[in-house]
Amino acid sequence: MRLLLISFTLFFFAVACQVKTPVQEDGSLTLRMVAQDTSGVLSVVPQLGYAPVAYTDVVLQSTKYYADNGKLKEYYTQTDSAGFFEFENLSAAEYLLTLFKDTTFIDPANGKVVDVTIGSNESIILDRPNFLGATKTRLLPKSPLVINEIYYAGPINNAHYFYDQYVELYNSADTAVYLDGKIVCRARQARPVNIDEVDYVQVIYVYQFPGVPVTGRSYPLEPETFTVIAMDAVDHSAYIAGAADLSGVDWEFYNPYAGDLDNPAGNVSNVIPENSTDFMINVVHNAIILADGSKYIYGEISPTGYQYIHIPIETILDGVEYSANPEKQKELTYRVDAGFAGVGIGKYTGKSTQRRLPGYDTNNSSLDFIVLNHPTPGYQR
Ligand SMILES: [Ca+2]
Ligand SMILES: [Ca+2]
Ligand SMILES: [Ca+2]
Repeated sequence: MRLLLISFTLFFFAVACQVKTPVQEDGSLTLRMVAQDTSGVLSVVPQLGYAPVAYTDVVLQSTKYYADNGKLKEYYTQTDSAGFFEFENLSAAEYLLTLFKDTTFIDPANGKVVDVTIGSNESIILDRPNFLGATKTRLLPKSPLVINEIYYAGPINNAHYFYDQYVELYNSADTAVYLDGKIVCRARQARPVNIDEVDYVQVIYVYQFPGVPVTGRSYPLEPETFTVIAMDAVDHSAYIAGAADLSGVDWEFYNPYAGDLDNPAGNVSNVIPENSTDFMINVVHNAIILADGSKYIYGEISPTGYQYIHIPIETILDGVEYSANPEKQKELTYRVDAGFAGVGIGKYTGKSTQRRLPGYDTNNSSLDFIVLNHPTPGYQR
């Protein structure tokens, strides 16, 4: 009966509004899943036989279809008491499923209450009318220090000027974090490595803050504070009208093997002598990694001469992949970033991409990042 009613309604709609084109993302497929916690943080319910992730928001994002606002289409729901959730009227396509929950956990070792986040982040290929499955949540490594903004597109200009690029970091904790020895890297994928199976990310730049990794306490970033690392910490508007003035930022990328400018800002320095370029990133698609700096390993050399470095995933604090085109092949594993920041940003448009809220991080940049009409070095709005 319900089907008949829907058919009739659709028929009526089609007749009544012939000028309207059907919305491309409407379909007839159903996704039914259960969220089960495998982190040990949530308790197993004996009647169910698993630990349900109950009453938690779930976001399903199309990797292909756009909503009216020009953003990738998103669907929202919530899990029930047993962790079940469903989405209806979907088209056959690939989706990103993201689910996360902030909760507390009593550490059995000392009885202390610890704030933790559990979540899952996965790609779903919806290819049948009734998709049934389970998504398993795990403990999400939550770093208070994240990449908050990446400005890479360059200012509006016809001279291919993009040297006002920068990476902005943010400390969302209520205590200081220490930048000592941390590394900022430009990822680059040497195929045919299976990025979702290996325990490292391939990069071609490794730039390091001064100080001793992990234990150093010389370079604090105060609570709820931004810091900016410029490619070169100068006033770029002196060269191109409208380019960013980065003369006052805290840090700049400095390559001692490249005859790079050494301005008064502190240096985040290249540690790979084989790399003779400044921290230049692609103006449409790249990925940036922030890691604790405790380990980086020399890897393969590409046929074109790039020395690849492997960054162990367990040392990665944050990773963000950006791409103007969201259908590009991923360069970063889903375990680090399931989506793309910067979707729709053309080169030399003066636009930037930043987290929705300072530090907002679900490990899916498609959800976490928005597009800004202009860069915001050292601030959010
Ligand atoms: Ca530089
Ligand atoms: Ca300097
Ligand atoms: Ca900013």
